[in-house]
Amino acid sequence: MSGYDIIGDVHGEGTKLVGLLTHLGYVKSNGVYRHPQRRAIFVGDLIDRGEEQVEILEIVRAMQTAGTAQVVMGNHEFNAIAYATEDPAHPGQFLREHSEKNERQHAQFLRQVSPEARVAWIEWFKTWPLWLDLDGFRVVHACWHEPSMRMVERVISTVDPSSDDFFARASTKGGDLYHAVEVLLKGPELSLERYGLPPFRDKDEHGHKQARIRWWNVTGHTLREMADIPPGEPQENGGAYPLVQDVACDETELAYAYHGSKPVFFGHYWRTWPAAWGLDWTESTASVDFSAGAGGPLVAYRWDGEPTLTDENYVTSPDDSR
Ligand SMILES: [Mn+2]
Repeated sequence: MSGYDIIGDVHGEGTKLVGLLTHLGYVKSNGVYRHPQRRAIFVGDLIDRGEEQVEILEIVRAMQTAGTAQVVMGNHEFNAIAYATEDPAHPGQFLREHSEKNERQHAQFLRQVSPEARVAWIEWFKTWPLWLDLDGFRVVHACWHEPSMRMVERVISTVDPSSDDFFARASTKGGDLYHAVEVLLKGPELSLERYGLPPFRDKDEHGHKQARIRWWNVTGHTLREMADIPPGEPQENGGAYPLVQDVACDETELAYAYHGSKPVFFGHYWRTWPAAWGLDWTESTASVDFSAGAGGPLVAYRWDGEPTLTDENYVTSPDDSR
């Protein structure tokens, strides 16, 4: 194998996945997409939102079994596991509450996958690694953060990471493992309230008192630079969100910055195509999530061993980039 294609959050968009794999030169033979020289890596969030979730899971599982792809866990798979898993300490309750909001976010998966089939997919999700540290590059769903990884490693030295006990511990709010997994799969956040700012509303109209931190921005230090709130996202008052430019972020919020020597690929942070320097990629970090689940293209980064990343290696199918 001479190269890797790191593929962004698919979110149920099977047609886009087949289009991208085909464009990248993968050909289906004996039921498996293969490339003569390359392997695919999925950054997680295969499920939720789109209409072709089973097709995607079948494609990726066949590739993983055949050794033509690897996949790391996304927050949506983690949530699916927690939604389906009874709390060992509280039988009858689930690790992720079956609330109206959680059910709505998960509705497409629940509708498309039968309860019987779900059991097997969930068991598979439980085996996915939380990150991959490979020869020359790294992959994680949301944030590469070594202290959180060390915490996970301490726990999995005694607890099987695919066991219900592991997911129960990772779902216990306030617990050490909970925070570590949140950082890796959802990214670190800062409190807007602490800066005297109101909640912002996301694309699904959910209000947020916390904003995601742009941990890949190693030079930024102000709220405007570090808080990942889409500029001009319409807010309740009808205007853009009032991010103050010159307020310095707290040191603890800046401490998530990535200073590692290997490039990191990640998803999770909804980006708008085409990729923008500094916001979506730097020389050592690249997001591959360009909102395939919300009308954007499915994107891969075609990596051939370069230690310094470039936006020239972002690839999307021509059918998908209109
Ligand atoms: Mn995600």
